[in-house]
Amino acid sequence: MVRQGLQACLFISLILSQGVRAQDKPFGAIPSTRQLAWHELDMYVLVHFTPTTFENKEWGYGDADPAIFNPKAFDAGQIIDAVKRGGFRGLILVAKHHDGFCLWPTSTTSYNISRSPWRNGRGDMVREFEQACRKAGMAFGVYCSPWDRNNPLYGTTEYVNIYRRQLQELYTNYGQLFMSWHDGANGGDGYYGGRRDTVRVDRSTYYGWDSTWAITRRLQPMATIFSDIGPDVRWVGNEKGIAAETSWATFTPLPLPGKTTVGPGDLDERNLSTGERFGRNWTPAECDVPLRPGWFYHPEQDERVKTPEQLFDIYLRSVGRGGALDLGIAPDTRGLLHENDVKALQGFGDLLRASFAKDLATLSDLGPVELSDGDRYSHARGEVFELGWKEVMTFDMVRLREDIRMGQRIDALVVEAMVDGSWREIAKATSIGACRILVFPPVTTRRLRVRITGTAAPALLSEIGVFRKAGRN
Ligand code: FUL
Repeated sequence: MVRQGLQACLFISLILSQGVRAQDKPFGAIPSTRQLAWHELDMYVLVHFTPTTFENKEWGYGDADPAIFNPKAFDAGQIIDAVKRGGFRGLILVAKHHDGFCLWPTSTTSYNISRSPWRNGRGDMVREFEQACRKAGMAFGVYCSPWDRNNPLYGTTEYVNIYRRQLQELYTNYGQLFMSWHDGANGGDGYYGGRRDTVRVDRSTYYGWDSTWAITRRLQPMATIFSDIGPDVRWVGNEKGIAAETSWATFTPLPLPGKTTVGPGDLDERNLSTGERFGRNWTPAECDVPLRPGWFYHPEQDERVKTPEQLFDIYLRSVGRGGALDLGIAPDTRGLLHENDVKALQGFGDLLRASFAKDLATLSDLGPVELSDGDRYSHARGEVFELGWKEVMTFDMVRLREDIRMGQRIDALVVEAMVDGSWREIAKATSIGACRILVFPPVTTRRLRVRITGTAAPALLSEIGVFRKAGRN
């Protein structure tokens, strides 16, 4: 009897799961496994630290003497500890910036760390950062600038091979990378081995990006490739860390007028911030912004570090709009993060934790469990989702997520609260994707509902989170 019952249950659940599968087909462009892992990171940092730091410049010309790079108190652990307290889950190291100086003992150029007095010329800064990241449980990635203002061969085919070999070294010697970051600033004036020249390249074709990125795929299959155009993660089109209010993860890169090709630094930037509804590729936005005004450390900017409140606002307009926040941090000439930066990161992390620790939706006795189980991929199907509480709740933020494995399906939605016996609109939005945080003046209510008002396929919502920002009256 029991056995028959069990069999019947099994049969019914099989029909149900098959039914769900047949009914809910992925819609449009969908994320790859490596992109899903990237979405889950939400926030990471980008570290700029080369001889340029010691010159107090933003762009090294490529002529700095390697002897100036001597951060006597360098401690990757101090930097990563501060980053972790800020709530960041990954770190990208600028292993080579435009000045061409390699922070690892590369075989591709003598302009590298082995020529600096740091660790008596036997150091490997990429390794030190990588190991400190692994120890702290943080993801690690690299930025190797395609533009090289030191290399005499820049502009020739030989240089492209050198650049590819640099990537190969980085891809093979430092474990699994979560991202390979490729910059759009390419070509211009520089030292170029003493020629002090201007070298212009066709940014779309010179690097042979398809072949270069094939190396990334072969050696680091889980690394997302970032550039202005993607393919995995696109630039948001500004260095303020802010995505457009409606920012689709789907995107089709636009060539400049009169051109047919696109490449990093060579595209029409019009749709970078917004993405495109029904865009060809799943290429969500990375919102990059430095913690200070510049990407590199400058002592005169010590008092201009962004405050925790400013960072929180940026978080809402980047992560809260379906993108990721990539925050630039800059060690000083000691090789440490300045005390003001450490304080700002700690304050930001505290603010985030205090604001998002308590999800009031988990106290609701209405609504599907899939919406507040903390699983980004369990979902509920429907058009109207309601939460209810025995006691009144006061909140000012709602976080929504779609099950993005199934594509970005929802066009628009309205959030309503029951106030004085009727539903009152408190927020609305177009686009959800991986994460959408809606902010509004505090509302006190016992009932909340989310109404999907436009959808391109059955809506599969995976989260409704309800929060109150810490420190707000
Ligand atoms: C830009 C570069 O030119 C800046 O120096 C910095 O590295 C930033 C993150 O990307 O395009």
